[in-house]
Amino acid sequence: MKTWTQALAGLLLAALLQPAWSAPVEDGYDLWLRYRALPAAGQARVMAQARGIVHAQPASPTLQAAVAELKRGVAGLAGREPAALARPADGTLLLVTPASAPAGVDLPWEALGREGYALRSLRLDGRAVTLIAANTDMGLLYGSFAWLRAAQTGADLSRLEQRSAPRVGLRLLNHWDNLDRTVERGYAGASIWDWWKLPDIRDARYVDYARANASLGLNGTVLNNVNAKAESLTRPWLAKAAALAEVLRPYGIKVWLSARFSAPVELGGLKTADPLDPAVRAWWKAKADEIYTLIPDFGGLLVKANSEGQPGPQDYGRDHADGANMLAEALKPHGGLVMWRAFVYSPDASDRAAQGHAEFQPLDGRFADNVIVQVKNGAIDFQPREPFHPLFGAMPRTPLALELQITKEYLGFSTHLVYLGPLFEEVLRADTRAKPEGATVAARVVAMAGVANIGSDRNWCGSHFDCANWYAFGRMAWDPGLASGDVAREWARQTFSSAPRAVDTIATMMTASREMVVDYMTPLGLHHLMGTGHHHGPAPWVDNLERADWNPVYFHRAGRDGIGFDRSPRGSNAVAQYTPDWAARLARPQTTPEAWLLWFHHLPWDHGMASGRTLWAELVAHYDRGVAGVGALRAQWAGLRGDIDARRHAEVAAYLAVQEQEALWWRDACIAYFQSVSGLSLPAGVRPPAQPLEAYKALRFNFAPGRGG
Ligand code: BDP
Repeated sequence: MKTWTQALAGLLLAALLQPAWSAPVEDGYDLWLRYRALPAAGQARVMAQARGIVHAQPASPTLQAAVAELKRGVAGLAGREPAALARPADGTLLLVTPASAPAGVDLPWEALGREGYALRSLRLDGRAVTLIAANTDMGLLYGSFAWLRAAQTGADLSRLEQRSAPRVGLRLLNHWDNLDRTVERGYAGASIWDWWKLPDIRDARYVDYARANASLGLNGTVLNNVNAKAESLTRPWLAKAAALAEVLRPYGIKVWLSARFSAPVELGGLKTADPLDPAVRAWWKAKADEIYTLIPDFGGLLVKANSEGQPGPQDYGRDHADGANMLAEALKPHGGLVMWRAFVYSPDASDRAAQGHAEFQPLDGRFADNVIVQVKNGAIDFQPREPFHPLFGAMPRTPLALELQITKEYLGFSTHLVYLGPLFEEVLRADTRAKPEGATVAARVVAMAGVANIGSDRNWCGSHFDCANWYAFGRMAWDPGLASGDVAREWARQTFSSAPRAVDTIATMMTASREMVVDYMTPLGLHHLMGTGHHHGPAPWVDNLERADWNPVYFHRAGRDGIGFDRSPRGSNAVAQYTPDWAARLARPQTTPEAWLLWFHHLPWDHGMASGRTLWAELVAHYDRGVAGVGALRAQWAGLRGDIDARRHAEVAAYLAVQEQEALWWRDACIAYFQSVSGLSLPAGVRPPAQPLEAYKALRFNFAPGRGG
């Protein structure tokens, strides 16, 4: 038996040796590009295929980035960096374009296009090699990341046969970052753009940002908030954007800017920003020329006009097409694009959900060919669930972009675990039933934009799980056909653990989490019940805001007689904006999907539901199901304590505890409020809200994050 001192000496020795044995502390910074050492068999598997690398010389900055990433990845996963070779030996990664591909190897070059890649294991002169093949160095960078993904997710690297090309041409992040480094709807610290120190100081983090985006295939980033300041187009700020463009360029990421429509007045001293005024047109042309001298591959301008108080062409009696085409004309000689947002609503609209379609559909066919109209996934505003926007089926002659929100403005900020893959999948696969140009939303769009959730927090997104939403957005923008569950598994395995039990549990948690937030916040098609301005927590009672369509009561219309917004032909008739099949289906509650019921119909509380329950009982059941779901997430996560590194495990567990409390708060406050307006008692066996309604109403959140500057 050991003595007390022997035991202590043993502990001390273990503590001393600890750093040599322990894995690096996991703080989330490395995202899904962790490349942590694999178990011995895995190391051998990777090393067998990646002893050396052969690539064209001299290597472009993009090719250098690809080779550096492969070296870094293999060194991390298998313990040794592959050697740079002049000729392939056994176990070599061969990065080839049509000019350098080995003779006699037949590759589908045409199908790969400008950005696609192929991975293929084959024998070359008796040696086992892996081809990473592409038409361009960018394709090689994407292919290198794909090979590393295969290595990290346990694929058989000796038998690779993959081919992939993006299905959507423009895959962009939209940063809602202000020039003072606050981030509108950002919950991950300050903006990662350290504007003040740019252009001279280039934070090393910008390179890691570029690597992460390139690993997903994202190829553009809008640096500043859609609620733009004119200053971002002045020379000093363009120089800052140019410095970022230089860092991002090797990774295939083009820089874009949000433009304030009235900039010619604010910066140019003109009396008007009227898009038909020759002086205004000349100002924008000169501005475009200036931008392109500084940033020759500048992507283009994103514009929010005549929406929520932003200036726009309507201020001069012109329409959105006039405004967009004027900017398009200025950018055209440089190959630049205009992304013109369709998120518009004004105080006098009788139904806010109908306004985007009403303003834009009549303009179909009038936009210049370098204009893309950017449409949010739903007609209100990034709610936990919205029916797809009717514009996706209504503008056959206009290129459209799908705008999704990665940051969780309405879904619990960064503290709630809500994996958005299922939401993205739902909208991408939604069948607009438009003819003849292809029916799903995915088939309809030429671009995808995701409102970024990235900030200066060490873990990038404010929570470990929120990085999965960045990941899913990028992967599904590259390939909208991906199943969100597969994307979750892929992410979990690279981010947390390769243990099958952990991967299964995490992917199950993620996949279920989106329906939970719908259940505990806005079940059955309810929407916009969130707290005023900051959008944190429940506030269905709010009825005193300056504009009707800012008030939750406007959206749910609950009273003695029932609940829901009537958008059927008897109500606002917004259903008529959908293609005829959908319009007919959505006109009647009986044929409206239950998940959208109260979005389109105002129904009595005793309306019969598919379950056999009344609408009221069903609503309560959804709230309860949502809360119980979060309880299950906590239990599942607790069960993974031994599989996940201590720090990240504890951080996620703490967030889940907050989420459970807040889910309960949502449930209790909403049930208390709906009871107060309906006069109904709770169904048998249902637990009453913990506090009286007045207690929930009294809560204030004056300094909630994300309001922007
Ligand atoms: C809403 C946000 C607001 C944005 C606006 C937009 O609350 O901060 O400026 O959308 O997309 O979701 O323009």
